Amino acid sequence: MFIDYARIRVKAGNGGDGAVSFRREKFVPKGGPDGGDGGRGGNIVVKGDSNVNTLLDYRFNKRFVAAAGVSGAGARKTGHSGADLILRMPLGTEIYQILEDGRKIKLADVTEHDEQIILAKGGRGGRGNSNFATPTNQAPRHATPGKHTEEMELELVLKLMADVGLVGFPNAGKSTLLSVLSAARPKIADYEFTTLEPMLGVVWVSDYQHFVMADIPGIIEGAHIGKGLGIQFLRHIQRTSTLLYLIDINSPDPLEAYRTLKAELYLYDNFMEKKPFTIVLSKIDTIPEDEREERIAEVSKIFADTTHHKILAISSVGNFGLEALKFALYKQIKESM
Ligand SMILES: Nc1nc2c(ncn2[C@@H]2O[C@H](COP(=O)(O)OP(=O)(O)OP(=O)(O)O)[C@@H](O)[C@H]2O)c(=O)[nH]1
Ligand SMILES: [Mg+2]
Repeated sequence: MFIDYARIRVKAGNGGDGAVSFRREKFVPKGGPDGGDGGRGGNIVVKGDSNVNTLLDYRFNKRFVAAAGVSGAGARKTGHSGADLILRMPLGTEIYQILEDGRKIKLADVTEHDEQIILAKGGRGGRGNSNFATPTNQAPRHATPGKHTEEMELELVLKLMADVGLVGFPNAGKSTLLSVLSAARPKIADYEFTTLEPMLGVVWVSDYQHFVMADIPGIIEGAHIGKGLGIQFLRHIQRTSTLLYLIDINSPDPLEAYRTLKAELYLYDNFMEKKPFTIVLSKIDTIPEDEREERIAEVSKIFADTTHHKILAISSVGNFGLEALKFALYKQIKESM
């Protein structure tokens, strides 16, 4: 299940208490104070993991508490530190702390594999009485307690990280395209809103060059105000470096289709306007072969005249134009870096 939002509570480990202890040994008449310090409490640490694509782990498991530090002991023994609690999260997770008054503070943005960020620091261990001996007080009977930590409420928001975001009306063939370019197996069907949740696929351009493509549910006019499947998934293409507008060549007006899609994205987030994009006509196998070239040329001209953009034409089913598309996308991603 794909989960892209969760609320959790975390608490770093309390510090262990300092010990009060006196050395007692046979034949040693006056043993001094020898209570050791408490150990540090475990931190709450978030770690980026490219193998995780969802916040599912945080959906049902809501409270995470790191181990407390162990108390100090006699013979100046310092208690063990509590182990850090490591929370693995998908790349693209934004972490906010929710304050009591409801305000949110961004704590972290997990973007790299294996990157670690401490969200909450474990409490310091208390000091044992061996630390408090002075010339005038050689037998201190006090130690300090370990520091107790506060529980924090966090909000996790996943915005998938991909290089290319697929944008198109329902049924345009987005999932089919992802399925032929990558090993991803999204659901494909001949009805609208087949795709209900985003999916990523890795597209290999050569043995060692690849990029990541994100398939999201179809967009319709009014998506930015919640029409269709609404906007919640649009945030998954907020972070992609490029966009791919996929338009069915059989659309009554491909240019209008493109403009509607573009408008929806910009109404959602006007930063999208800055992203490089590619316009691609899909399903060209559905046009009879003897009319195909003419039809593609006609639509290309309309786009060239009005948007000054070149467009590509493909068929996922007929395996047409896919290699050229892969290279064009790869080039665009590299240029956008
Ligand atoms: N003839 C032909 N049919 C295609 C092609 N690509 C996709 N289709 C068909 O178009 C229909 C919709 O394909 P999907 O890939 O599910 O479309 P989508 O854009 O992901 O749709 P949503 O998830 O609903 O937004 C399916 O019946 C596909 O088999 C193509 O290149 N040629
Ligand atoms: Mg789909």
